[in-house]
Amino acid sequence: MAIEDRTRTEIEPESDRSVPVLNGAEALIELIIAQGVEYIFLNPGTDTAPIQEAVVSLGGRGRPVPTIVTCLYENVALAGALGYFALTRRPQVVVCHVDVGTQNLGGMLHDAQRGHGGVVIIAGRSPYTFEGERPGGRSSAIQWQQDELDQIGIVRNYVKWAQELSRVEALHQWIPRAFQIAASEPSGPVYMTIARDVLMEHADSIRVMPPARFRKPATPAADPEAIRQAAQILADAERPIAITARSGRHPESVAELVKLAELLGLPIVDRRDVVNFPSSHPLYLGGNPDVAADSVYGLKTADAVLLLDSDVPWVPVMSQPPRTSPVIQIDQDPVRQTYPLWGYPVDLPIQADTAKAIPQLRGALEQIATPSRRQAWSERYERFRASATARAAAAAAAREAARAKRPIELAWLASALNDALPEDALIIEEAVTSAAFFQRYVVRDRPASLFQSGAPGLGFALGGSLGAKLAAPDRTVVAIVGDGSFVFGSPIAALWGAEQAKAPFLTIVLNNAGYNASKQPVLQLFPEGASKQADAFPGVRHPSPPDYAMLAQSCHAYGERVEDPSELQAALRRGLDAVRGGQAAVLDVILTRI
Ligand SMILES: Cc1ncc(C[n+]2csc(CCOP(=O)(O)OP(=O)(O)O)c2C)c(N)n1
Ligand SMILES: [Mg+2]
Repeated sequence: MAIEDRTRTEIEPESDRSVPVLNGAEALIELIIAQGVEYIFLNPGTDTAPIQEAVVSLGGRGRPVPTIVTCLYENVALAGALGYFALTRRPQVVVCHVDVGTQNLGGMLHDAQRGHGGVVIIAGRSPYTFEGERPGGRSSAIQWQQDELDQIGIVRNYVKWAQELSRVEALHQWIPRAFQIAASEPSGPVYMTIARDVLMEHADSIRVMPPARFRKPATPAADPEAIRQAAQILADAERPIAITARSGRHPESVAELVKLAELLGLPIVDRRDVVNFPSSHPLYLGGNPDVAADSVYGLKTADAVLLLDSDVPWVPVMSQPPRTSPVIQIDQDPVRQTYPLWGYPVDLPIQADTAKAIPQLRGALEQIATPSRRQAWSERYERFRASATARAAAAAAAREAARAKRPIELAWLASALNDALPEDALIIEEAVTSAAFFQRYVVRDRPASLFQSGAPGLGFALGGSLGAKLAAPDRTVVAIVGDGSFVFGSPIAALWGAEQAKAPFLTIVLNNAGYNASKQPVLQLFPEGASKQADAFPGVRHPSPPDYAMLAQSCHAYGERVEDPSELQAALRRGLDAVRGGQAAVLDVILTRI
């Protein structure tokens, strides 16, 4: 039963516990254990030493302690926690070194914010004392240099909440609050600093308040009157369309969205931060709102638009609905409070949890489903079914045509993946300019069988896969990643870390020898410019890329370069076998160079 579903009487009243500890660091560990934390993704430094000691000391005394995941670069630590959260919705802990470790969290902090990843980050902070007043005071020159006027200021833009943990006496309040805020929807990162002399401060015991009394709040269902209006708008629309990015973060909402779509004959544009809708379904349009079943349906021609947890539903200069078409939005945060500009005209914004509001909307439609409306809805659905058959045939033809092409083509790679991946496979996608293709052609029908960072900071897939594997040890985890994104993901730290954490995953590198995504804007802005004329794209092409297979091997992973299309299936088998055997694997798939 979901926590939110419990009635008050089912909630066991618990009382506070007093847990013996030696110091502030042990108090911190006891408090995060009480929150159900399983992993600390750690990159340590001068000021985290008491935390490291506390884990060993408490563990030696028979206390449960989190498992430490050693991360050789901080962005892997944060991506790991985000990958874990994506599957479990349970924030884990990242511990990093003072200001510099915080800065190395880098783009993953942006992804945590924009991708709504719940995580609790704890950074060291220079000790307050330096003349021997307290244990743990400054003992190194760098502790003056590492002390900044506003360490929290580094992350302030990106976090939901931040706190300097300056007193052991308040830890029992701050820590549950940090987890509650990180997990409450819209979820996101929280950040805390703690000085070494606070971690070392003597304590006899710590008060642990029942976590059940600090759980994340139940999310709201939609206002019934607003839902009734939304149903009215959709019931009479001839060309409605829905756009979602993250409604499937609650996996149960996928089946509900299918029921709604099938009732109404409602095509679904799926931006695929997670699986929101089964990719084999006839009403699935992939991520592009204008690749509809035929020229009749699409965003440009829509006469009603339903937005479901969609941060950026369309890009106006590319495509937008007619100005006269009503837009309905169901979202946890309809006004997008943290976006300086948002600007999407919405006629009916409804603040609600889509997992609850989608069934409500279907219920409201059922109530006004006259026979003639039902007929119109099912005719529309039939039209999509017919065109889906044609699309499937076209995809099969494309796959056959690509089978023997060298360099390897994405259609063949997608097809080989569909054949090779086991039922339970979980894909972490960071395919950049190939993402739309994969969203369309790699079959992902099961809820929670694919996710991406949900934000443009690159470097998520490898650490994210490590964290996902820890969350789902029995599943086959596969990162599909651009060659640029592979490097942004700190592959040495991620692959070596995967071995240490016994969290092996398969990485497919889409190696087009560079940054296609950074070439396209040059061509877009200067279609006949000097770069195009000279075929020169500085900063974009990697004329002699590193040997990624060899890099993998150096991290004790399986590594193979795949150039021959006829070898692809066997290579995938070898990669998957390695992963099954407990070893991370990298297949460097050589595509057409950009
Ligand atoms: C941390 C970070 N740095 C830079 C960028 C800008 N950027 C966006 S896409 C891209 C290239 C990605 O290359 P690759 O993963 O190989 O995918 P491709 O574009 O070739 O499909 C870059 C550099 C970014 N989004 N994030
Ligand atoms: Mg590339």
